[in-house]
Amino acid sequence: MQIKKAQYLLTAVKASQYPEAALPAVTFCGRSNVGKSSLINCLLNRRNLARTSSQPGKTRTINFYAVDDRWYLVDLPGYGFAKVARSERDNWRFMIDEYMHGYQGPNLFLQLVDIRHEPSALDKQMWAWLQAAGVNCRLIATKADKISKGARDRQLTLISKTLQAPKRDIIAFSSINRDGRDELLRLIGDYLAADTANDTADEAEASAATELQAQGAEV
Ligand SMILES: Nc1nc2c(ncn2[C@@H]2O[C@H](COP(=O)(O)OP(=O)(O)OP(=O)(O)O)[C@@H](O)[C@H]2O)c(=O)[nH]1
Ligand SMILES: [Mg+2]
Repeated sequence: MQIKKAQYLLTAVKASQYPEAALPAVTFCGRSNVGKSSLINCLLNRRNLARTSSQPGKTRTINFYAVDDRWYLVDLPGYGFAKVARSERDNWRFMIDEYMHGYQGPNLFLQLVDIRHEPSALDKQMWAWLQAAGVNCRLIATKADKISKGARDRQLTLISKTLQAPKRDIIAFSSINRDGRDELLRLIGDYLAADTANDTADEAEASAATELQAQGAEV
């Protein structure tokens, strides 16, 4: 899959502010500093797209980017800030929960974890939360350039065990040398193709029903 056009679309803190067209979304989450902005910029081939729209004040919001007029890349605010007031954490939880359950279009959640470390308690909670919500989700292990190939394999095993996710499904990614970028693009491309196939199947079903109705059949 190739990405030709990406632009910042809007910022939301509640469901009424989500874009009107519920296009398929690919949503990135992870703790602060895990490499989310770097990954998004690397994926979209832009130097500073992710950072530009997350200036202070906007960092606690859900940011939508429109990609190729076909899907949204969604950047969720990071978790794990050391000094965040309880009320702010509660707001964050409410906002993410509403998004997880309230976004009307198809959604693929990508949770980022640092490949060098065992997933933290917060990483585990986030992953468990995604599982409990029953959303489509996958893991990406960031900063893969920081460790050797051997260590990479060991760390992927550790992440897989800790989060109980199949190791082959975890993409090791580096924004520095672009490792994993093709794999991630393929994952997103397959997800979007499956969505199109569903639409086509729905349309075929609807037109078959219309045809039957026209023939006086009960559907
Ligand atoms: N070596 C290496 N460094 C990375 C990589 N990705 C991000 N970094 C560095 O990690 C730091 C954090 O990266 P960001 O992309 O800003 O992380 P973030 O998750 O968006 O952080 P917040 O927006 O502050 O929550 C920066 O210093 C990046 O240069 C990577 O793949 N390899
Ligand atoms: Mg960021």
